[in-house]
Amino acid sequence: MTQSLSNRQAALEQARGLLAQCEKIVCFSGAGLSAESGISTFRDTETDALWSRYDPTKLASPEGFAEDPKLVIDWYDWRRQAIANAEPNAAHIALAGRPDIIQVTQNVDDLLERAGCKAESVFHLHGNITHDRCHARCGYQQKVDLGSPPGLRSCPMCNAPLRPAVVWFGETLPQWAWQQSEQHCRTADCLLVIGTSASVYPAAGLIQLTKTYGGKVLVINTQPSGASALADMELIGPCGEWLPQLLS
Ligand code: BV8
Repeated sequence: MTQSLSNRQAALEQARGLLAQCEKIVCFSGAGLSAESGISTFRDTETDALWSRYDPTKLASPEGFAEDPKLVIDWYDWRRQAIANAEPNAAHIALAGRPDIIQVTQNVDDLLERAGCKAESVFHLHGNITHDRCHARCGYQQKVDLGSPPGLRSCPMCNAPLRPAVVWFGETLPQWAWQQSEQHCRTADCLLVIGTSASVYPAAGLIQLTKTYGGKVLVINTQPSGASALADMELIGPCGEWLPQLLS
């Protein structure tokens, strides 16, 4: 359900007014940010029948990898090819047009960087799909060609399996990205919460952190989410439509 034109305009003006009072703006994003690039989200019902019978939270886990390493790697390589064939959408481009905004993302794709965001202002809380790393954490990691991903293989240094350099359920978040994200969300005047169900922790806890330290929360989502209760303002609809108008 999208708002009628007049109250969309009023909502946009109100949201722009809120941002105008904010010095430091941080963007906390999830899979919905990349949805308009054709990248499946985690919890919307999958359009692609191939994977819709698998539970992503099972596939994105060490247990799932131990149980069927080839299935998990095939799933990631399917996602890698989708990302290679995707383009940054209007939301990524609007965010890249605002280098003052710090990007804290749960997404493992590189669409923010491909839209023009500087790597040093993008913090990937859940790692990235652009690299493989040693599952035994020997330190080996290697950039992969998303368009023709290498498939299941062993670490050339220690012979343990290689797996995408993402954070699986039950795995800890990368320390630097987490510490920097906490610091930025603690000091944010406004947290833009874009395209996330706010259902995965500790990442989703960053929204409450901003609130606790007196920051405002502006949510953009196509539907109510775990962030709605914490929102000072919520814009319902695709972020690819709202963000270009909001950030221009
Ligand atoms: C950890 C990477 C501990 C891989 C992912 C409390 C505290 C700490 C941990 C926990 C806790 N409670 C439970 C836990 C455990 C667990 C957890 O949170 N489980 C959940 C299911 C309850 N957390 C963990 O395991 C984390 N690790 O805590 O370690 C620890 C401590 C010490 C020692 C050892 C361990 C690790 C979590 C990371 C998991 N990895 N992904 C990969 O991507 O393959 S999470 C996965 O979910 C993705 O990263 C995804 O981004 C993330 C969140 O989902 P969303 O991004 O929000 O996507 P979703 O589909 O859910 O929603 C999309 C939204 O977009 C929707 O709302 C939709 O309406 C909206 N939308 C759609 N289209 C649009 C749109 N909005 C706007 N415009 C559109 N066009």
